[in-house]
Amino acid sequence: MPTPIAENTVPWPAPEAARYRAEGYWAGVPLGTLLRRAADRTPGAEALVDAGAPHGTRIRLTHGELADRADAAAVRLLDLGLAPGDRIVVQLGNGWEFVVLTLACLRAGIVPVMALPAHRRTELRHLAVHAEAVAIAVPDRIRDFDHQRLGHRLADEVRAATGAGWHVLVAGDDLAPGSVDLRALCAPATDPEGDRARLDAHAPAPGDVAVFLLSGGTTGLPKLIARTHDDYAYNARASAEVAAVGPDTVYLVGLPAAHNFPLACPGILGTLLAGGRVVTLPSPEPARAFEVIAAEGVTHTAVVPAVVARWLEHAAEHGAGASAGLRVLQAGGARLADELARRVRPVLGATLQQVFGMAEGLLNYTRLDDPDDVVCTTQGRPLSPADEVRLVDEDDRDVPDGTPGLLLTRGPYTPRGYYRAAGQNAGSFTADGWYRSGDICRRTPGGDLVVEGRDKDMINRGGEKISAEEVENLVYQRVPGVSQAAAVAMPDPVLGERVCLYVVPRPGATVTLDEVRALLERADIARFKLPEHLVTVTELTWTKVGKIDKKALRADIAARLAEGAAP
Ligand code: OOB
Repeated sequence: MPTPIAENTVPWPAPEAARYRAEGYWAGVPLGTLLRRAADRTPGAEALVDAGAPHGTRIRLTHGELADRADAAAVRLLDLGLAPGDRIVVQLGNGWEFVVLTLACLRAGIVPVMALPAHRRTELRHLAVHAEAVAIAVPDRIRDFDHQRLGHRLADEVRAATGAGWHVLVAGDDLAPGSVDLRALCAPATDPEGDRARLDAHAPAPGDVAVFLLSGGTTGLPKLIARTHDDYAYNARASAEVAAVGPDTVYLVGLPAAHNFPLACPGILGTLLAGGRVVTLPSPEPARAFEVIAAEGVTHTAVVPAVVARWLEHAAEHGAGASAGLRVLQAGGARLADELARRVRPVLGATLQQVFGMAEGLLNYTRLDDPDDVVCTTQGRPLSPADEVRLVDEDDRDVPDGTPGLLLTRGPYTPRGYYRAAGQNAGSFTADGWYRSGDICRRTPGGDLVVEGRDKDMINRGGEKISAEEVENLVYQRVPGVSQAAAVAMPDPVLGERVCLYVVPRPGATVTLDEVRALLERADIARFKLPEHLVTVTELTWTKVGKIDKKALRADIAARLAEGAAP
């Protein structure tokens, strides 16, 4: 039996929880019920379009159909033997099955662990073990990768280790023996009223965990962030408001749907709660995205800065006519250059909304009626009047406005600790519950935040976060010729940053980038974590307190690149 989730979470202190309830931030209604009620308001309106398929063949569901399918899938999961509180690792591409399964989990109180399609055996096994999951949901394949086989391999490993029953749910046409057919599980309801009654009678409590998000990661493997029904519903609802998402919104999901940004900021959940329509697309590649924006009348979408750059380029070459209906382009996940920001309205015709958020909670948005200068040069201000933000120096003393400081935060949708990580929580949260984001920000006189840098050992590759420690650990485990290793961010014109690896080889050894990549690939990890540049040195740079001086190494690689030693 998996450990009850509550045993490993850090609850909000009672006085804060009472305040968040009293002031209406927490609605006291589980997210699945809120979504069901929203669907009941406009059952005939279109809710979901899977634009991964060619135009005439796209799956389209109304709010009523989507909610009924989610209810039916929830009941089928329970009939399969899953229980409320059980965890399921979800690794699905952007498509209708992701949405139905996620809503089904929310209705049944089964908790999805939001893995990325890019994750491989090492990450998935870690998530499965750490969350004590009882199932995994995968596509049969994405491009040439066999996710189904990986799912079964993982199931075999977990069964052997724990003796527990384990389910592999597969979305696809090509099902292996032993796979549960996820499309059948998400098929239309046969007894919608019966399903609904059964689920309403056993709805999760609003304070229960609704989803597990993955931390951007500064430690070995991703930490889990337990987001409750109350907090995540507020996150999605308030985000919908600040992005002007309503019943006439058509929201395009192009980033991996498992990320907090496209999932709930306002993303899929915020759009559905507001009665709008969600359109899924496997990737934000501009040619397809523009086609779909035009064909489906997309009004809102969320992208990372690297995608903003590609869209601007594409529009400059091919004209922006196709994106004409786009009203709001949200950009976040990494710092958007002011120059790119300024081109969004003239080139794409959409209002830019900068989003500086984190899976741990706090979201900052520029407001849609902010002056251009604020929209183009800041990352916005906190979403909620109840968000608390401090900018502090290294001794946790507040810095004056205008001075860069480390961002600490608490609030109604920022949990007080990672899941099952007491040791790490001591470093990542202060004694009185402030989350240490590791971001260095400055506050403008207008109260907006500007992200100036960070004080955390992470590489932000086009919005995908990579833990330097994880890469270094793998290098030490896998690359015999390495005596010392340091992974640092190197500046990149397209992705913002990429992974650069500094190595000190063992005496007599030579280490090459190709060798490192080949050896790390065997570790079965997401490919975006592989180093893309290698610098061999005779010694690393150290700080006075005996830590590797990453700041100096980052400056070193930036200088080398500027001198033309481009990778
Ligand atoms: C989003 O969430 P995560 O958890 O993948 O990464 C959070 C980190 C932040 O701590 C910060 O370092 C960086 O990503 N970041 C930004 C940024 N947005 C996120 N840095 C500079 N400018 C921005 N606009 O990335 C995320 C979650 C929800 C909404 C949007 C992004």
